Order: sequence, then structure tokens, then C-alpha cells
Amino acid sequence: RSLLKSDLRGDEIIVVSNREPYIHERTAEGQIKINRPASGLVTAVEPVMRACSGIWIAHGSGSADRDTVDKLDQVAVPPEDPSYQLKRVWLSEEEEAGYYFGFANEGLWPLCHIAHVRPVFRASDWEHYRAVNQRFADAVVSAARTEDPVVLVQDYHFALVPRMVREKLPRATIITFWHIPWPNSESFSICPWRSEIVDGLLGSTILGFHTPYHCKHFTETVDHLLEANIEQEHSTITYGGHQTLVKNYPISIAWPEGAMPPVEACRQELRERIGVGASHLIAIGVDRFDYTKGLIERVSAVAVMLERHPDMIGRFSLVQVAAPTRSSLEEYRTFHERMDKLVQDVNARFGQPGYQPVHLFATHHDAVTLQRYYRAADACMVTSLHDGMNLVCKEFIAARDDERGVLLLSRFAGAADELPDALIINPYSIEDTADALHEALTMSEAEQRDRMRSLRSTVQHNNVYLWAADMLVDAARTRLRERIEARI
Ligand code: ADQ
Repeated sequence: RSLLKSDLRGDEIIVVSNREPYIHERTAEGQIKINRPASGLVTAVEPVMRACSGIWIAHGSGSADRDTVDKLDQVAVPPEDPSYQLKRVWLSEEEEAGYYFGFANEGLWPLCHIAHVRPVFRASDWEHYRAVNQRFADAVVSAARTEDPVVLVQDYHFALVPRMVREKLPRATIITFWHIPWPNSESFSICPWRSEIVDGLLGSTILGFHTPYHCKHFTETVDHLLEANIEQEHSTITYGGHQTLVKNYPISIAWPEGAMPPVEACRQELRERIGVGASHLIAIGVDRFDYTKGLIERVSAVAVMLERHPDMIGRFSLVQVAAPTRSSLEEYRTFHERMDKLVQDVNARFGQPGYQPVHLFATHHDAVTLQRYYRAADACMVTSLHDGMNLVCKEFIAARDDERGVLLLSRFAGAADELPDALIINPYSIEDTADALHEALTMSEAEQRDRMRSLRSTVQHNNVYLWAADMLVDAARTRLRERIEARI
């Protein structure tokens, strides 16, 4: 963390993301309640901003009460120890429908995740996406106090912002991080505005992805679409006289500091919540309620495991915590219904009086509760059909200072590259996932310890500060080089 601070000394930092790191809501009693959203991006970037200060520009989406939040256009956060400014950009319902729900989440999200949901591209959504990107770029330009701020652009909501900012602030250092996968160039080419998106991203000084594989796909996409000069050796792309470094920076979490609650108390509390005894085995799942996370496959694997190992009936449950997300989209509502139905069927088939094999809590939980659940579980199931990185697996590992508990991790999550000592599964094979779940629940303590020790040393070292510091060190090098070249 200190490395991060020294890299940034004197530089102006501006973050742009769709999601706001804090949501201000008015309660029935008229108080302002502050919540943290369920978001991998916020989990990763917020600790970096706490360490660096600066300004974070976001869409005031969660802060629903306009009367309340109009007074909170710009607020100092975090509430308990303010260290940076949160500036909100307000979008109309129409803008939000076109830019966020439409182009970003019905178009780009399924386009970039191979989860077999067909992307929807509407010209009107694209128009809103472009216009909203321009509004955010303008917000960056008007927030900038210097000619060469360091601008951190987050995610697929803002593919056009880097080019738009570059036009107004040619000397800015723009670091763009794409938090989701990048598909192969052929898949990407179905997007009617493919060239505009790639051109927008190449306004960046640095363009980061989670894995070398995503970088390779992006570079191949550029090669197919634009007349650019690609230097594989240096991982750079020069286009229109401007150079972009395309590199992988695996994102992570802040390693927890301080004492954790006793494991025994956590185990007891979760077992009481689902009405079972102390020796009951539990696997935990924590996700946004999203079709890419492999929730249907997870519950199906639980059913197959119980079918193959009837001795586990009455002794094992999956506790699935799923935060509602993008619920106004049809695809998400249908998915929610399918999941509810499957959970009901599996519970009807294997349940007994006082016993349910699957508990689905479809609500947001605070970080402290999630940590207690991770500590209470015998296994954690991450079965994403495709995931840029996945932070839940890293949170589970970080919570297990008792070196117990087994992680099942999809090979299609970026995290699988870094964490080979998890039980790596293919979520599309329900049978293999079921077998891996049984292996996890019957694994010896010694093997659990060895695996968890190895996972913990990786996540502790590759923490979110390293993620940010790596990018910022690369940015600092580029800034130096540009200053030297400007003098020649
Ligand atoms: P997400 O798709 O949101 O992130 P993930 O990385 O797993 O996925 O992060 C989810 C975050 O939300 C975690 O911090 C988790 O604890 C929290 N969360 C999930 N369910 C919750 C619940 N019910 N209540 C409260 N909190 C909950 C995107 C990409 C990922 C990438 C991240 C960061 O899709 O692949 O890892 O960005 O780059």
C-alpha cells in the first residue's frame, strides 16, 4: 500500500466507473443510510482509492431518492474516514435504459461472456451509450485540475471514454481496466459498432485485462479491425500515432487485517440460521444473481451428488447467497424464475422434515456477514460459466486463517490461472462437479490444510494493492518516457 502512495505522489487521480462505491438512501425515518453495493469492481478499486485519495466519478444509480441525493452530488467518502471525493453523474431513466441496461448489459455483457445468451444490439441503445460516455468524459475533463491527470477508467460501460478524454486532454495518462473477459475476434465481430469500441479503448495509455488470454483476444481483434501497428514483443499497439500498452493485471482483494471472529461461533450461527446441527456439512455460494455465474449448474451438481451419495442426504446443504442484479431485464427475471423452480424441485426431491439441501438467500448481505459465512463453510463453490477473474473465491481464501475449507473453482474464471490448488472444475460437466463436491466434503484435514496454505500465500501476495501498483508503476514509467521525449 505504501508503494502505491509513493508511486502516485503529486499526481491527480480520477476514477470513472458506472457503479458508485457508496449508495446514500433515505430511510422511512428520514435518516440517510449508506450502503456498499455488491460489485467486484467496487470491492477491488475502493481500497485503492482509500489509499490514494482523488476523485471518483460514478452514476448515481443506487442512490434512488433524488431529493436526498441532489444534495449529495459530491460527497467525501468513506463515511467513517473520508479520504476521497465521490462525484455523481445523474442519468435520466431513458439514458440509463439505453446505455446501462441496453447496450452495456444486453449487448456487451453477453457478447464478452461465453454463456450462450445472445447479445442484443439496438441502434438507439448505442446512441445512448455514446452520449453517456461523452457525459462522463466531460465530467472527467471538468474535474481535472491539471493537464495530465491519471485517469482510471473502469469497465465495459465506458469503452469510448478513453478516446473522448484523450481528445480534450492529450497529455492525460489514461489507464483503462476491462473487468470482464474479451472474446475471440470472430465472436466480437458480431457487434455492429466493433471498430468504434476498439478505437475508443485505444485512446488509453494502458489497457488492462485479467489474463494474458484476454489480452491476446483483444490484440487479435484490433489486428482484424484496424490498421494498427502491433508489437507483440512489447505488448504495445500503435494506432493513429498513439501507443497503448495492452497487459494483464490480475485483480484481487485487500488482504484482511486484524482478528477474525472465532470459526466455531461462525459455524454455529450459520447452522442455526438453516436449522441444522453442529456436524452438518455446508457449501457456500456467493454471487450476484447472474446467468454467467453457473448457479443452475451448481444446484444441479448438488442434486447429482446427493443422488450418487445418498448418505449425504440430511447431512449436507448448499447455502447460496445471491444479490439481485439488473432485475429489470427479462433475461435476468427468467433466470431468477428458473433458479427458484430448480431449487424447489431439488428440495422437494431430497428434502426431509427439518432438512433442505439448498437454501437460497436472494438478498444483499454485508461484508462482515459474508466473511462469517465463508468461515462457517466446509466448501465454497465458484462455478462461473465464464468470469473475468472472480473475487468471491479470493474472499473465501482470505477468510480461512484456520486453513480449512475447500474451494471448488471453475476453470472458466480468470482466477483459475492463479489458483491451481483449488479443485478446478468444468461447470458444464454436472457429474464432474458433483464428484468434486463430494471429494471436497470428504477431504482429509491434512490435504485441506496443504491446499489452503498454498492458496492463501498466493492471494496474500497478489493482493489488490499489487494489482493497482503494477498498473501505476507502468503508468509512471510511461509518464517519465513521455516527458523525456517531449524535451528531445
Ligand atoms: P462481479 O461479476 O460482480 O465482478 P466478483 O468478482 O465475484 O463478480 O465480485 C462480486 C463481489 O460482490 C464480491 O466482492 C462479493 O462478495 C460481492 N457479492 C456477491 N454477492 C453478494 C451478496 N449477496 N451480498 C453482498 N455482496 C455480494 C466483475 C467481473 C469479475 C471480476 C470483478 C473485478 O465479472 O470477473 O472479478 O468484476 O474485476
